[in-house]
Amino acid sequence: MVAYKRPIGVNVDLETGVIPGAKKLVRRLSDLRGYFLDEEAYNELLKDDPVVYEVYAMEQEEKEGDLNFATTVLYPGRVGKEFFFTKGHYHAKPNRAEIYYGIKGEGGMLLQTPEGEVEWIPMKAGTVVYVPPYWAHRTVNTGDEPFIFLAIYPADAGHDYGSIKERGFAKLVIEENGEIKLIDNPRWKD
Ligand code: M6P
Ligand code: ZN
Repeated sequence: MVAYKRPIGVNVDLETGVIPGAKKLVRRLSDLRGYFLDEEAYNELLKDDPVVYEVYAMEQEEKEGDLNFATTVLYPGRVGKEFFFTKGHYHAKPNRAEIYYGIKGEGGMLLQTPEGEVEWIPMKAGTVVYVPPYWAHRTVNTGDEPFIFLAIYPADAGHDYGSIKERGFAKLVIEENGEIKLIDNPRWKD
């Protein structure tokens, strides 16, 4: 006999990104030590230790076939020239895919294969991004208001932060002379 779970219907607050009843996770700048290139700018900003992003997650048991969903509220800001971003991860089960849907604000997603091939997909309200199996993914807020999006991912995908934490993505998303630019990450090596 199948033990049926109950269906869920919730309204995401499209202004704040809050999902009623979801588990809230807060990531402050201090949780992102070592992630940004400009250490001096990082240490300066650390005095205020701002919230970089919040996640509202509705997660199921880590079982094959089930789905999780979560909103992320990624605040505007920069560390030096680098825009605020989420940690970014591969999936612990690397062949698991994911869908993102833009709700508010402006930003984009950096994706990368284990070989270091990078893609940048700009996002705004209404943008759907398909994250294929095996691609690491990180979102970046390139605007001046909170960037809010929904993510839907297999319940058994899991998060693998290891290699991204160590050397980041091959590209950095920065602001220079008022422009959004992708530049090579000097800390990234094959
Ligand atoms: C999205 C999903 C979550 C993820 C969150 C924050 O909501 O992909 O699985 O946890 O973004 O990203 P990260 O875990 O890389 O900090
Ligand atoms: Zn993911």
